[in-house]
Amino acid sequence: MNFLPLTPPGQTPPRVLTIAGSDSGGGAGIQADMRTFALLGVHSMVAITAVTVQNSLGVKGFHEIPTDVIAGQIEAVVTDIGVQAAKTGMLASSEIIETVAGTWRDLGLAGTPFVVDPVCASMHGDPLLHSSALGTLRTELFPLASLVTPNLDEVRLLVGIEVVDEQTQRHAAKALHALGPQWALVKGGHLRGSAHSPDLLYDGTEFYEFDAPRVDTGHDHGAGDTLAAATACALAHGYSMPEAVAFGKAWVTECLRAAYPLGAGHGPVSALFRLQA
Ligand code: PXL
Repeated sequence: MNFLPLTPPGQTPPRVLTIAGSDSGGGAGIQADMRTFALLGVHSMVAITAVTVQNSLGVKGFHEIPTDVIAGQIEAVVTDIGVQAAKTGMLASSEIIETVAGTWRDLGLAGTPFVVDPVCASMHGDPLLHSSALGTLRTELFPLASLVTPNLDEVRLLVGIEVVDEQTQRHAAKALHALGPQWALVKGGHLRGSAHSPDLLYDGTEFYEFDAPRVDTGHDHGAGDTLAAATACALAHGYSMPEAVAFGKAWVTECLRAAYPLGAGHGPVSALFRLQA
């Protein structure tokens, strides 16, 4: 695959911010985001929203970071370092979503690429967002997003559509776009019985399809985070949205091929393949 342009040593690379939760097992969340950011050659910045207690077997619980500390992290890095793109992951609660949306607006970041990955649960089904916060995600954060990247479970929760084929995927993309993001990506990775993983991107006018062969691995922890993180990096480099999503898809496909077992449960997708010569 083609990678993103690298910045010469000693020069400041594009700066990308992740607003997300910590995964103590190191597979998903900010750990996955920062691994992708680093291996794509961008500078990583973080605003931690919650600290999860988890390993390869599941999420045992989480602690939410106070909202003033979340807003403070975003403001501190944006006002000093500057940000070429940002992404969100686990946001846990309505209050945290309101804080992130309010801070984004207050800092005048409307023109900055903003990828909203509406994380609702872990791959084990453990909740990472209080169900009462779904409405806040739809009404407060989606209208600010350049791109939203739900998987099929999140599509069902957010717009009540069961995606089973191309037609329902298009229907879902339209319903998500109607909530206000500039672009909606309906990821097909969870489409059952398919040898492919077709993702559908929509901007209110045109559909763009991104297909990849399904990588059959039981180790796909962090796949959604990694796709959104790589897409944000490409946007930080000035790629158009279809180009950035194509790049994110190619990156996560390679990370899925390189996924490894870890602990007694599910292992993570791996960006470490990038270190092979
Ligand atoms: O992959 C979604 C995700 C995001 N953020 C955190 C997570 C997970 C999945 O477990 O733990 C912190």
